[in-house]
Amino acid sequence: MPPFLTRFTDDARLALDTLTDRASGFVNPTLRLGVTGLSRAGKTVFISSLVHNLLNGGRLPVFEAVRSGRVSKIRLEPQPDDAVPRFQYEDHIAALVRDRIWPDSTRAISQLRITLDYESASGWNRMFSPGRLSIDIVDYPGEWLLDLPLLTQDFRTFSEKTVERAHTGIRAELSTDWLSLAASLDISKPAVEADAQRLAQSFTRYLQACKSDERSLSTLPPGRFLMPGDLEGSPALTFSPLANLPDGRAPKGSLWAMMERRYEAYKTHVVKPFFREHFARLDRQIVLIDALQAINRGPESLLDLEGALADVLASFQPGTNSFLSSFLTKRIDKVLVAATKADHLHHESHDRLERIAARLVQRAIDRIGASGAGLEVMAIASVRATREATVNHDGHTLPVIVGTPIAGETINGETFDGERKTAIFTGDLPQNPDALFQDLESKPEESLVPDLSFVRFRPPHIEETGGGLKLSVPHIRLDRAMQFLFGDRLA
Ligand SMILES: Nc1nc2c(ncn2[C@@H]2O[C@H](COP(=O)(O)OP(=O)(O)OP(=O)(O)O)[C@@H](O)[C@H]2O)c(=O)[nH]1
Ligand SMILES: [Mg+2]
Repeated sequence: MPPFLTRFTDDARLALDTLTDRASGFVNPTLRLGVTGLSRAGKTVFISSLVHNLLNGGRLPVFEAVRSGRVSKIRLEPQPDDAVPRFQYEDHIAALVRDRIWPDSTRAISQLRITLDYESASGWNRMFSPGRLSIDIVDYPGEWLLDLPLLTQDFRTFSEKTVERAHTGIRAELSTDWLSLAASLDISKPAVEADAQRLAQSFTRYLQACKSDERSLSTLPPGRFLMPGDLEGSPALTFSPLANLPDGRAPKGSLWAMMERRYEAYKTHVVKPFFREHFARLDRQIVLIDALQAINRGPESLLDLEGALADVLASFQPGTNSFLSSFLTKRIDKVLVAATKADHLHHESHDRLERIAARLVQRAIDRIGASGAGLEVMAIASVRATREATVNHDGHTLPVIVGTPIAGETINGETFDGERKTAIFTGDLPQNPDALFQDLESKPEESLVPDLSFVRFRPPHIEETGGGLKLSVPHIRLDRAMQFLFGDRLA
């Protein structure tokens, strides 16, 4: 089928979808909330806590509709998309609240709908009928987000970019096996399946090494190589970027031609449907960023995170003449950039964390422009795993946080057992975020990056009421996030 025809049918289908959305919107207005974030950013925890706090009367003083008592009923409802699995809310909450363990990495897509009945604040609107708003939320593996930038790259560009990146910084060490294997194969000779498999495996190992906890690098497409979902072992995943490029077109049937075809198949059959079905129809978006993990790993990790975010956010830019923009029929009118896991810091440092998050997305926003969308940056914790305290140390009062480090976490050589609570002084984030970004160029002895220590905590112990009911999950500024993301739709 000629490409324009594919485009045409794709567009037509999407136009129809939006039309149905709109038509059904008369009966029951819906809001599709995009929870965007790279792997481990905190999407699953955010969705679980948001829903738990709404369903269980959480402390939400800044969420006006709930505070003022205008919301009469909140419930989960069957989701609109029958072909997508349901978000396992009950399992995630049981793990968090009862067992005090965090959810596993998400391996597949899922969806949840929560519906709020409310009374409008305006006497005029109240005359018609009570209001109802359904919020649809999708959860997916963060790795898959890294695929969106591929939609605008052909195989040659993808290869060039990936190989160039593989020569920089710590990646140069991690990529030697894969790059030398790629260089040893004659790309213009007829393709052999065994070579394709060896190459794909070696490339995958390189991506896994970059992703490991010690490295925490972010720019690692294609996403399904790290989280294949149900595609493990399929030809669409058995390819690799190539190190040596042919001058013109490579012969038919050659290794290059085979890799190129599989890369294109990956885009067509994996990436495009994912984008079309889940991203193209969003109304609002929260972008979760785990800046602390990147800061913890050093400037290379932080700059890599900045680059990955810039690439991903550029995919949401409407109005450019790309594949993506042809799908973005709805304009996202509000974007919240949220630095997550703020409970790892004393609240005195939250402003600084916000500034770092703002700095992380600045380049992306300069490049794409905010396109009229309302944008806000805040530091939040979907689940607050710590409490604040102060300790006296050498005559100084230090602000500390108190929590239960996960079993196996260490501080200064001390290893925790997952039961014992401890007070931690994390150190101060720098006043000026640039310090964290400039450090790559400066010499180690001039480092402006303060000594910080972060550990991962277990989810908190949740108090019970006199009647034996668990209270809602504690959080930091989740209510402010709700107010920004959908408060106006309950006005
Ligand atoms: N202390 C604290 N830790 C958090 C919070 N949110 C997430 N975490 C930690 O971050 C980890 C990842 O959170 P998830 O919600 O699973 O992340 P995700 O974005 O769904 O990750 P993928 O499914 O891999 O894409 C959790 O296992 C927790 O250790 C938070 O609000 N506070
Ligand atoms: Mg998840």
